[in-house]
Amino acid sequence: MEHFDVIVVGAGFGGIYATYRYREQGFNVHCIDSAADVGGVWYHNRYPGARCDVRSIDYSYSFSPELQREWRWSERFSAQPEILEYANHVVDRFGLRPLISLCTRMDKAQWREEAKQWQLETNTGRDIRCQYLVLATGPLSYPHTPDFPGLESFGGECYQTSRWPHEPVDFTGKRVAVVGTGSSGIQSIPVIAEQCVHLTVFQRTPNFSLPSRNGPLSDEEFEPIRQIYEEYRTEMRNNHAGQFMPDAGRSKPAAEYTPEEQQAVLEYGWERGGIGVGGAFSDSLTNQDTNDIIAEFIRSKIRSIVVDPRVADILCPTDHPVSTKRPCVDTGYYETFNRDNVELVDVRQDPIATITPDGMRTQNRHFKFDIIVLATGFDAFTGPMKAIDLLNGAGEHIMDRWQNGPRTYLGIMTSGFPNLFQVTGPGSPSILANCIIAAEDDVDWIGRCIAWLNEHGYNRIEATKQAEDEWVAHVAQVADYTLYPKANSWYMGANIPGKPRIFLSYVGGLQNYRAIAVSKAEAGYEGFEIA
Ligand code: N01
Repeated sequence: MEHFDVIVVGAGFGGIYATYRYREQGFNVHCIDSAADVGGVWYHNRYPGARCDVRSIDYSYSFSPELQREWRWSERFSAQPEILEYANHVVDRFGLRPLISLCTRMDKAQWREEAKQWQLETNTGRDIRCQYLVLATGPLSYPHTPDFPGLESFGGECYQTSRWPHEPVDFTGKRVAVVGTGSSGIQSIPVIAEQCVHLTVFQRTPNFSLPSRNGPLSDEEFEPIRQIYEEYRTEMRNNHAGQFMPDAGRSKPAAEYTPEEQQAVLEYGWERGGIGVGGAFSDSLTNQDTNDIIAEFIRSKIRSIVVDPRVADILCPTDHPVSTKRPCVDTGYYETFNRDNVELVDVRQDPIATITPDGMRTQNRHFKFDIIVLATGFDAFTGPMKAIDLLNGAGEHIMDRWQNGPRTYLGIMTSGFPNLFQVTGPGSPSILANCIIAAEDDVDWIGRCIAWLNEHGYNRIEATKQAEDEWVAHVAQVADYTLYPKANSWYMGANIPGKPRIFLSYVGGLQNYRAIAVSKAEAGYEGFEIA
């Protein structure tokens, strides 16, 4: 039997920092991950074109001034290999590798009330006990594979973007299908199109996608930030998205601009690149009329890029407001549909009926493929919980508590599950913000909480049912103030058949969330039962 103060599950960006931070605090900490190496989503999501859609100088750790001054990103939006290299660099630079057990999956965890500890079972047969269990399993880590009839009968190669093989996939001379047009599809489609003989894209819902304007990160751009990186980080932390937003606080409701000024604001955002256009006005996500202006602007851009008006029409989103599904950031996505070797199929008009040994049959047609790529997304937040036998002291599974949707207090703890913390859990800003900064905040909060418990001679903490109920209601109330609930998005759990429809993240902003979480801690962990 092995005993630790803290077990961290997941060696992605949240888990790596948690392992570092809790070791620095003097805890006996260990991290486990089922993958063969560190990096979390960036280990698994190695599909062609994978890169971050938040600028790399923002999407990187802020906890170490030395680290952020030493590391030099090569591009504005770095590609997956460089991000994975960075994760490995951090692990080695801070000597964390001995604290991480790879290829180790937590199959079961149960709270033992009499011992006040968690008991873990792993696929490797280890019997691990820990006082505090920290889940850094990631909001977007559990793949969603649609239940297409005949999928297992396909005789060609079939890949999922979220579980991409480590060996190169050769598309040369191949007829390829990509199913799904979320961020993963939109990033991979232009790259695959350049390599294969023919690509068919199966689109169910068109997405708003914005050009990244990616390119090499020049010294002129980076050096001034490197000089003041700490002040830059402070500014980043103090806005709702946890990233540098030069226009934050300066934008106004759309109605306060003339139509010409509105178009100029949107053109500026489009040319600058990244997700800025989606939030160009201060009421972009709360006022349908404002959102309609942005939506029409993006549709006009799609129509100006895509030569075939019929194809442009299929690519134009009309069924959800801008940014209520995660906006995509692309490199040449719409231009790809001008290629002779690319075809777009609208599966709302012609649904996928079955996968066949040599391809795919829709209601109206039969396609022959050598390779099928499923870019069909994730079971966000709850997927990893379903995969673990996560039981409280009474033997109740956490998913039984979450039958009507995930329930947390501050996104960090669930009542009935003592000493179990989540990093970027449901009900936290996580996926609506810069996830690395959000994870650092959560890890710090949890670290301070455990230190406080130790200092005061406590060994058990649990969210109260009342505090949890109030937080769940608050998260829903803030979301209802926005346009987000109008979309059938993974934010709403709508991409998974049968998943309860509730908004999964905290829309109130990273800086507000941090202020609330810290105030509860400073008030002696208000909303928690301490023993
Ligand atoms: O997944 P998605 P993703 N038949 O759920 C379609 C982050 N991320 O992996 O919209 C046909 O967005 C589905 O259709 P619909 C980012 O937060 C970040 O692309 O449900 N189609 C949709 O088009 C992102 O939001 C980066 O109607 C089916 C697609 O599959 C999140 O991860 C890169 C279907 C899934 O899109 C998820 O993105 C990549 C079916 N049965 C991802 N089932 C960065 O840049 C699903 N679809 C950092």
